[in-house]
Amino acid sequence: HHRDCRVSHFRVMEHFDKLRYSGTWYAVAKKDPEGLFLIDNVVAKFNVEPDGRMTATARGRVMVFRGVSTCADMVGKFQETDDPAKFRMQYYGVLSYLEKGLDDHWVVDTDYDNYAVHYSCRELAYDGTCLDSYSFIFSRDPAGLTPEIQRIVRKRQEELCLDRKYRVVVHNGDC
Ligand code: ODT
Repeated sequence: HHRDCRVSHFRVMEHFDKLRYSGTWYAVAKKDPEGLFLIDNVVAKFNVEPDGRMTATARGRVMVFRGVSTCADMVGKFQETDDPAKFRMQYYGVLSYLEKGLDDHWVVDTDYDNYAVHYSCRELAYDGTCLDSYSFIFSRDPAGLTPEIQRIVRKRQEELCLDRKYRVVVHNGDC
C-alpha cells in the first residue's frame, strides 16, 4: 500500500498538555528545511505564561550567512489553533540579523518525560504533500533516547514521510 503523505492527514499528539510539555528539551535529531538555520547544540525551553500562552526560547549554533555560523538565542511565541497540538510559531532572534518568521509548529508525539517529535511544513504542494518541512526530535536527556523510544520515534518519522531524512544534532558545548 502507499503511505499517505498529505500533511492534513498527519496525526498529532492527542490531548496535548502544554504544562507537562514545558521545560528543557535537547534536540537530538533534525530534518532540515531548505536553507538550514539551526545547526547543532540546539536546546529549547518551553514555558507557559501566566495568561496561558506558550512561549519558548531556543539556543544553538545557527547559520548566519553562507558558511558562517554563530551561537544565537531565539525567541518564539505560539498562537493556538483548533487543534491543541498544532500551533503557529512566531519567532525572531535576540539579534536583529537573525532569522525571523511565522511557521507551523506541530507536536506530533511526546510522552512529556523523555521524547518529543516536532513537525513543521513551510510549503504545501498542490497534492497536499509537503515541499519544504523541518522536524526536530527532542529528548529530555542530552545523552539521547533509549532504544525503545528510538523505535517509537522511527515510526513517527515514517508516518511523517521523513524516514532517513534526519541527521544527528550534536551537543559538544560549542554554544
Ligand atoms: O532550523 C531551521 O532550519 C528552521 C528553524 C527556524 C526557527 C527557529 C526559531 C526558534 C524560536 C524559539 C522557539 C523554540 C522552540 C522550538 C522548537 C522547535 C522548532 C524550532
